[in-house]
Amino acid sequence: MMILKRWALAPLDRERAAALAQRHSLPSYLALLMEVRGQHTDQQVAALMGPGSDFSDPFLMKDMDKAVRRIRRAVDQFEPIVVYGDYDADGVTSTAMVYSYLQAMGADVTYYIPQRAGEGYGMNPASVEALARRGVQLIITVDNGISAVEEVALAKSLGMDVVVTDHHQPHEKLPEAAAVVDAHRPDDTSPFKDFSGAGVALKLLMALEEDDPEGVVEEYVDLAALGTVADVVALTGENRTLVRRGLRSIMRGARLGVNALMEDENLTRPVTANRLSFFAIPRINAAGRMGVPERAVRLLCSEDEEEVRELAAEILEDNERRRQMENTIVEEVISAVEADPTLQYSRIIVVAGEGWHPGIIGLAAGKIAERYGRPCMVLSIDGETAKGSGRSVEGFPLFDALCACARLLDHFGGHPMAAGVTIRREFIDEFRRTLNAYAAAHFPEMPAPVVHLDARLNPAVVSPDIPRQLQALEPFGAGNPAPLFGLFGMKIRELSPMGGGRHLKLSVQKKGASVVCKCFGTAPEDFPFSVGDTVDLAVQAELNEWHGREELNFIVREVRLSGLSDEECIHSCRVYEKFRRGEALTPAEAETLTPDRRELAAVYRLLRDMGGRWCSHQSLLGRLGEPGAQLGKLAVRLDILEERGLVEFTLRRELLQARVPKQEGKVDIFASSVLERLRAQTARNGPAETGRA
Ligand SMILES: [Mn+2]
Repeated sequence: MMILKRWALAPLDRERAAALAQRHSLPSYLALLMEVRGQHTDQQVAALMGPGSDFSDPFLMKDMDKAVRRIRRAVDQFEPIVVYGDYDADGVTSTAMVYSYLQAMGADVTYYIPQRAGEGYGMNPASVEALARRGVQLIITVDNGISAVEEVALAKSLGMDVVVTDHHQPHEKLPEAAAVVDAHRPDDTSPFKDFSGAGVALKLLMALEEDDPEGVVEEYVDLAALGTVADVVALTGENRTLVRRGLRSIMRGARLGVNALMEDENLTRPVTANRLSFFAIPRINAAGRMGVPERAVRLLCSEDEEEVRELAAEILEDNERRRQMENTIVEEVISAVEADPTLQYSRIIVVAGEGWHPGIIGLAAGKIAERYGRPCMVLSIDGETAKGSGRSVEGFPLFDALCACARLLDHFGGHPMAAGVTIRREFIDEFRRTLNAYAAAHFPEMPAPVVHLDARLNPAVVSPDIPRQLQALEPFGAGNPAPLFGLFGMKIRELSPMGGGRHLKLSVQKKGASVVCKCFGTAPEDFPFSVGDTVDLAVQAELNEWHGREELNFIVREVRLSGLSDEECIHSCRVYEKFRRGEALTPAEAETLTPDRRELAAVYRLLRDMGGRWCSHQSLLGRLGEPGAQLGKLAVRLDILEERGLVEFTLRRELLQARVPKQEGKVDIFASSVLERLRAQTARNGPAETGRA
């Protein structure tokens, strides 16, 4: 498979960056980054460099006053209260915050989290009726409720009041609740709109504690930060303040449950938003995916060390099971895709299977979309229906594509980058066709994933000052990604294993300047390039402590053959995919894929001389000395050699291995049916091409 990304380097105005540095006395790399990211007004600089803006007054949110009055009354009169949450990490942390706060107030409070499988997200009539039977008098929703118009009406008819707190977009009609707190209400004039559910929950607690909001922030900001990072809302404005404070609180280690979730992490190193995403958040989510979100709520609320140990051990097990199930689904999807060229070369990969855990298919779809560089939907069939989850590629609006398939779907929802569906089993094939037809109509050429580079690095002048200066921009995450740098034209000097062979260390060099980079999660034998290849690297710079000394680390995020013309190569790959799907090519397209005798002979000789070493398509181009050449045509060349029995290939991940059998007698390479089909399309409509055959 040839996965190709477009590398986009942000334009840099050096003079403006220098002027910015001078005006605000900023160190040079920091000023450069801020200039590149358009953060150059006095206000923006002050917001980034200052102590962090304060939280705005929670009562600026519409209905917050009503929410506070209703909740206070319930606490005072000891009315049974339920916090109605959600099973993902944002919903779980929101639930834990409001529940433990009310409990500390001495309220009669419990919480309810719907089951991911069976009930699904948000309120439902059955759960509302069950809560009424339990004698609940007040429901407080967190991270959900804004669209529960009917359920809120039902609750009211059963004698319960509802206070809605949510951060999702409202539909046309708001629920008729005692209070509806959601910054996206059209009549809400509060200054910040991008909170997660947990962010809104923190504002609610601040409002309830209006005499000492600082105390309640101090106590709950760690949980709010977890929910905020988990929900991938932009870490700007009040979210930036919230997460900065939350990270400090987590580093102090005040909450037993959070400490347990960060376990096997060295907490003396700075806890970053990124580390929350890698350690604590998948573990909280795993409990919800495995059907036991309460386990995570209990862990986050517990103050008993023994209980925390037990719950944390169970959650680590949930996460391990989640990881294994995810790997199994991913492997099964890959086998299905690679066994079927129409799937493998389709614009959108749609794969269905039985026995796949519906709580995991979204994670699997993300892995597949990343691997093939195109949108993917993974469906889990259960009896006559299937649940599906999809992930997209920047530039392809997945939700819009689903709208075009609405007649085939029982339910669907989502946004441009991720979406979910429910569908009858018998419609799955038609769904795959309709989705791909939508893509073909709107994207004759599918967008390729983009690598956004902030700046080019000169390997001769790299220094620990780079990450040290950029720490001012933390926390990194959604809306404020960790800076990504390009190291261009680097020759690979050495590839060596790290961490028992699971990771890779590579030394690269350019004009005598050497840089050592680390590539996590890639074993040396899976790396698509070899010693001697010249590559471009997209890296993040990190500072680590090593024997009491600060050490500069470059972490490899992307790699490509140096000098590759990515636009041209992506186009060439798309034409090749079109050819493999069996669609008609234009004569010009067929022409770009058609190799001549010299090109076929060159790749044949190269494969023979490589003696069965694993390599990638890009490294083959490099070795052919054709970095400007086209990947699609290279794939055709390999197909022809294979078809004519000149070379046999074994594939593994992005890599291929060639065996070149001894030839008895002469092989007529031009008798290839691949070549035949290409020639037919060149000749059919094109100018006189017959002379070439
Ligand atoms: Mn949420």
